[in-house]
Amino acid sequence: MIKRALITGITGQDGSFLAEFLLARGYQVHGVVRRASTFNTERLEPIYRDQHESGVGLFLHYGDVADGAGFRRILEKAQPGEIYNLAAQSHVRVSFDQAEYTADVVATGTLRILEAVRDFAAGGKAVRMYQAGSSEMFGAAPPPQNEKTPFYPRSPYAASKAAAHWYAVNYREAYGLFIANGILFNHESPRRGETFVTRKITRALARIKLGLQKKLYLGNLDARRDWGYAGDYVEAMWLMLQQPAPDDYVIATGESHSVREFLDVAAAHCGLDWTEYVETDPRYFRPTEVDALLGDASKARNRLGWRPRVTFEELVRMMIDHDVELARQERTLVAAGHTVRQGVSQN
Ligand code: NDP
Ligand code: GDR
Repeated sequence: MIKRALITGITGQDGSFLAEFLLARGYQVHGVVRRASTFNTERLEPIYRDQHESGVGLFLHYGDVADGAGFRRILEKAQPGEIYNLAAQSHVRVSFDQAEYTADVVATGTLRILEAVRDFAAGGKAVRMYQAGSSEMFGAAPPPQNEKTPFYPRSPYAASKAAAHWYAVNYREAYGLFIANGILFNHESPRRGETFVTRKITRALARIKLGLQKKLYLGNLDARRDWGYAGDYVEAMWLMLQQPAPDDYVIATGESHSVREFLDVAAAHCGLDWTEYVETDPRYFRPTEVDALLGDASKARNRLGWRPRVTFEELVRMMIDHDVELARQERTLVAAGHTVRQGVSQN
């Protein structure tokens, strides 16, 4: 029988990697896509095929985690055996500006999905669910952090993720549902959103190197993060749903670096001295910062057999190489007299 998976947040960084991972394992993949006034499916383009062709494995459904009834209907259509809830307003800084909205999508959105899954499972459907939790839930708890570390969230985003985590634990215990919480530390890739610090840095340094940009404005350079590669982390999500019993797992590399160290490695790979180009802009500071995250993923290593493959240096180089190629394309177009869309960002 064909395995079917449903992914919310399929258009995001992780959703696109997970969809590829599952398609490669023979799954039929269903994804929830928000209606937008412009295309928001760029990351899915390499795997998307017209639904009229034969042998199509990827199906997209309009939906939003703010719309529980619509999601319940998607479950009926897709009939998934595995559900991955990745949808989120996932930007920590933005969550301070849009606190209620973030709570509605990240916390209550998860509750809506759990309610729909509870109803779907009550009809006799065997279904397993993955909930995308975050190391941000640990917040101010001192490193290293593992599954036993108490949460101390430091943003509306983190508090909402902690609520979602406990909703998921409660639905597992109350209704006997198979729900696994992943507590994933930062993971990046060339597909990372352009306003997260890693991608912001690699994109800017690449453009500076090719003469397309002069300065890079950043916030707190002393924050430390445990940065891994997104392609490795989606495998951990899948592994959690293949276990005999549901549980919660920290996924991390066990290595921590400051933003400054990220700049060092990225700039060295570009042959630049970043101190000549980087300036501080207080708008990028957060009202409450998470200073140091360092994950202890020994439970995932022992129980899931999971370990990261891509090192920090390889990750940074991969992102720089990708963004240098994009900057080259941009420069070629500009030299030929074309206008290139840059995107507009406040963060
Ligand atoms: P992205 O921001 O790249 O993707 C978020 C996805 O959620 C996008 O597909 C987005 O759609 C979708 N989305 C946002 N709001 C809604 C909504 N109201 N209804 C339905 N879909 C919505 O995040 P990542 O891929 O990086 O992260 C995936 C998940 O993992 C998120 O929940 C994130 O909070 C969590 N996480 C991420 C970590 C990381 O380091 N990347 C670490 C720990 C947790 P659209 O494309 O239309 O905006
Ligand atoms: P984070 O990622 O908040 O850890 O959340 P982000 O890349 O936004 O910030 C990491 C650290 O860098 C500092 N920083 C800046 N950050 C941004 N975005 N822009 C800047 O200009 C800048 N300058 C310095 C930040 O202050 C912070 O300390 C990510 C998201 O993917 C979440 O959804 C996820 O849950 C966590 O990772 C784990």
